[in-house]
Amino acid sequence: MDVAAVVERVPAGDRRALARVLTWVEDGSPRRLREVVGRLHPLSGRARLVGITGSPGVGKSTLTNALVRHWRAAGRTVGVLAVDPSSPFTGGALLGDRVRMQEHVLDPGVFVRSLASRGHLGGLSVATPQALLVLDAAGFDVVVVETVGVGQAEVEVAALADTTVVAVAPGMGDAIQAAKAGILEVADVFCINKADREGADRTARELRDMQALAHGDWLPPIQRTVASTGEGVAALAEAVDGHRAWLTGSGRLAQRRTARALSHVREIALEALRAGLGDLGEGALLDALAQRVAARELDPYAAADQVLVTFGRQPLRPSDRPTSDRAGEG
Ligand SMILES: Nc1nc2c(ncn2[C@@H]2O[C@H](COP(=O)(O)OP(=O)(O)OP(=O)(O)O)[C@@H](O)[C@H]2O)c(=O)[nH]1
Ligand SMILES: [Mg+2]
Repeated sequence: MDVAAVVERVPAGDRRALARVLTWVEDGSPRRLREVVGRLHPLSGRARLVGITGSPGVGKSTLTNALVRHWRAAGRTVGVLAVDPSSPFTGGALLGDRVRMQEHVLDPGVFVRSLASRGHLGGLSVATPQALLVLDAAGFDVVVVETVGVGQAEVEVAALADTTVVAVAPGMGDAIQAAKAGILEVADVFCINKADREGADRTARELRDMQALAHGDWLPPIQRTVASTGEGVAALAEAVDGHRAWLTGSGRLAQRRTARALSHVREIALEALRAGLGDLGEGALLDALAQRVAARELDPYAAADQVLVTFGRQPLRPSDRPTSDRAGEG
């Protein structure tokens, strides 16, 4: 398989090549990933990355679909990545997404892809930034990543976007749920979807109360939508653009992208370290060390030192050790 030849066709808009490269990203073979990212990274950084997150069923996919329609009417091309954190259980939802996005399948300006984290060593944290990078390099004006906001991993994925829309729906204390999951804190724009339902005013009040949690000098606007009819979607898109303009004007876009690059590099490095330690875990050294630790012949920090030294790295500095250990050293 000539990776280079396939990757080369991605920026030219070859959809089959794009689909294939995204499958490679999902499979996560480190050698191939490295080549994909090495070739496409210089071409990325132009797309607007928009995250859409929120509780299951809040209407994220319907909202994405409506936003895609809006952006297409404005002449922008859109790539969509639907990240599915627990694919064995939500196969139905993915099928539903495909049906919802059906209206765009024949549009060469739209590309929709679901990304399952199943089987991937680093899970969402490694595959998603790479997939976003690929879609970005493919030349889409806007790249949307839809994630179910149910836990820390999803919050991190939401933080991959330039602008994150947190969607809630009236009733069921959805805003409070979102607050508990920590997803309100990543919101740049709030969307109260299903605003056709009773309780939208109350949800708006709850959100306003929680706006205090928002980061610093940007007050996330609260936008009501009925994604299924398209009501409020133009205003939501405007709010997304407004946030983007603020990011650029305030210099925050560069800051955000540097922070993202940092976590991306760290993820890759940690993944490599973990993979190395994984090899060690199969071997005799770790077993032998574990037996000695269990027998109280060695403390766990001293054992970890031996692991690190075996990998040609510095042993833990005394300051990394618990205070009780250090007291014993003096
Ligand atoms: N009444 C009403 N129903 C809506 C609205 N938006 C979406 N729905 C419906 O809500 C259901 C869930 O919508 P989805 O778009 O699949 O929600 P989701 O958040 O993507 O769901 P998951 O990806 O499974 O977490 C569907 O039956 C939609 O038709 C809305 O504004 N009002
Ligand atoms: Mg969905």
